Amino acid sequence: MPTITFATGNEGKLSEARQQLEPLGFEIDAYGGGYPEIQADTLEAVARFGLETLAGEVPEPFLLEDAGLFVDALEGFPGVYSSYVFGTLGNEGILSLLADTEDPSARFRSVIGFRVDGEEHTFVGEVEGTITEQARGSAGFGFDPIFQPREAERTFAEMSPEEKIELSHRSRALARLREHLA
Ligand code: ITT
Repeated sequence: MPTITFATGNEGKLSEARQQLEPLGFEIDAYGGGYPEIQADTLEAVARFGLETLAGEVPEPFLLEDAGLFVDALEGFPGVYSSYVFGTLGNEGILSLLADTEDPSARFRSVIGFRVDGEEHTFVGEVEGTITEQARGSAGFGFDPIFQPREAERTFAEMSPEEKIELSHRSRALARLREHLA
């Protein structure tokens, strides 16, 4: 079975990638050694920098992912700072920032960086939705309890893993990777 290494310290991301790629015959190994997330304006730049940093250190083919939640009323915040903001403000912090907002539109974006045979590729996935008034649900991870995709009436944290895979930014980016592998 072909093996792909996923460089991530986030168990939620790892299990979603496994759930999506293993049924297709790929084994996903985890590399938890981490890499510096440079301060950059875009997820793409962070992913590209990660690929270059890990080249030679992590067996190829390998992938990494930089993801983020972009809230329109906050001009795209937390965006590239999502990991830090989740760890500091958390879901309640985002809800307070939006307490007086009429437009709760937001999107999740995922940029997967993939390196094989010395070549680097990026694959993007997005899902549009809204930030809910209150956190709902306990599945998933991160901002899942406060994000409701446009196509759904439940938050990601109220969905089964299979339902989240139908809609998520990560699974859309992984689908592009899969097309590339095919
Ligand atoms: P890595 O080791 O893979 O970098 P990380 O958690 O630092 O793990 P990111 O920099 O991509 O990953 O962080 C983006 C943050 O955005 C992440 O920590 C979550 O809080 C949030 N996030 C990303 N994807 C999410 C999803 O599918 N559902 C909920 N929150 C998500």
